[in-house]
Amino acid sequence: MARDPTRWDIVCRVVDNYGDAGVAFRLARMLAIEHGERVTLWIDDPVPLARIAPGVDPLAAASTVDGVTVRRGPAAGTPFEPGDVVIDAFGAGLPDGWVDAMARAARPPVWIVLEYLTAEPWADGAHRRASPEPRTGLARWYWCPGFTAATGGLLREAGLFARRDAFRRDPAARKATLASVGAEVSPDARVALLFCYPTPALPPLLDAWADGDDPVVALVPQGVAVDAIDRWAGGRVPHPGEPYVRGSLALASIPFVAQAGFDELLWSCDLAIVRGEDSFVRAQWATIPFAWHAYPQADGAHHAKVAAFLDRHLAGAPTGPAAAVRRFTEALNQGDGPGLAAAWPPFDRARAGLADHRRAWAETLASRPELAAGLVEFARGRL
Ligand code: TRH
Repeated sequence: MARDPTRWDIVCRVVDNYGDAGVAFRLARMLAIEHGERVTLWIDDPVPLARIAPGVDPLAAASTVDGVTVRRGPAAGTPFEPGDVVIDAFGAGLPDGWVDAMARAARPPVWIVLEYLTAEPWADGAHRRASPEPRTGLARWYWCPGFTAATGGLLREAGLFARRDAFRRDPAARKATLASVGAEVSPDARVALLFCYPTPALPPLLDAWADGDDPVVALVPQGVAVDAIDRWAGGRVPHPGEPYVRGSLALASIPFVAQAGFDELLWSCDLAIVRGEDSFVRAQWATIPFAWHAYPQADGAHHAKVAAFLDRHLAGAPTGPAAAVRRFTEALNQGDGPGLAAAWPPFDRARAGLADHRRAWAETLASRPELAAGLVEFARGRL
C-alpha cells in the first residue's frame, strides 16, 4: 500500500557563507526527490540559498524548487503547524512558539538536531543520542554526520558515482563545463578550484603556482578570498572571462554554479581547495586531490577537526604522498604561507600516487548508510 509522504520541516539559520543553506537544501532535495517526502525548508536568510539554488526567490514568502517548498523562517511570529519530522539543522534552535505547537500536537513530530560534520571520535558516541527538550520534555535526538559506521553518514545522491564516472569518460563534458564558467584551459594545465576562506597563506601559494614550471588555471568563485587576490594581483583582479595571468598561473574568476552542477565543476578539476562542510564532502565523492580549508573557529577548535579528518582519511595511504597532503592541508589551515608554498610541489607530485586511495576512501564511505536514508528510516521507526 502506497504510504502517504511524511511531512518534514527542516529549519536552517544561515550563520554565514553558503554551507548551512547548502547542506540543508541538499538534504531537503534528497528527501523530496529520492524518498518522496513532503519537505518544507525554513530558512531565515534565503539570499545565500538563492545563489546556489536559482529557483529560490529570496523576496517571495515561498518558492518551490526540486519538490522542496522553501519558506522564510523560522520567526517567532510565523505560524507553524508541525508535520511528522522536524530537523533543526546545526542546532540553531526553534522559536518557543514552534516548540509549544509541537508539544500540543496530537502526535508530536520526531525532532532531530542535525549536527555539523566532524571526523572527531566524539561523534560516534553522540550520534542518535536522546536529549529531551528541557522546557517541554519533548523527545529530541542528535544526528551526527560522519566518516564511520557509528555515525549518521554523509549525504550522497543515488547514482552519483555512476554520473561521475560517465562524466569522466566524456572529454566533451569537461570541456563544456569549463566553458560554461568561462574558463579557457590548455590541455597541459592543472585546473585547480580555489574555494577557500580568506587566508594570508594564499598569496605565497599563488606565487608558487605563478613561478612553477607547469601551467595552473585557478578557478576562483566570485567573492572568494577577494582581498588576498586583489592585493596579490595589484588591483588587477580577474573578472569572469578575463583571467589575470602571471607566469604559469591564470587566475580565473568564475560565477557560482547552481549546487546541482557543483559536482560537475569538481569533476572538471585536477585538484581543489574546498572548505566548510558540503564542498568538502563533494570533493571526496569526486575522488579528486583536495585540501580542506576548515571553517576557522576563534578558539582554534578547527585544527583538531582537521587533524581528526587527516588521521582518518590518510590511514593506510602510501606514506610519502600522505605526508605531502597532510603538510599542505595543515599549512593551509594554519595560514602558513611559506609552508603552503613549500608544500605545494610535494602535494602536486603526490596526486597520482593517491588516486587509488582516494577511490577506495570514497567507496568505503559509500558502503555505509547514507545520511538522508538513515534519517528517513529513523523517523519512520518513530512515527
Ligand atoms: O560556504 P561554506 O564555507 O559554508 C560554511 C560551512 O558550511 C561551515 O560548516 C559552516 O559552519 C559555515 O558555512 C557557517 O562551505 P560549504 O560547506 O562548502 O558550502 C558551500 C556550498 O555552496 C556548498 O553546498 C556548495 C555550494 N556551491 C555551489 O553550489 N556553487 C558554487 O559555485 C560554489 C563555489 C559553492
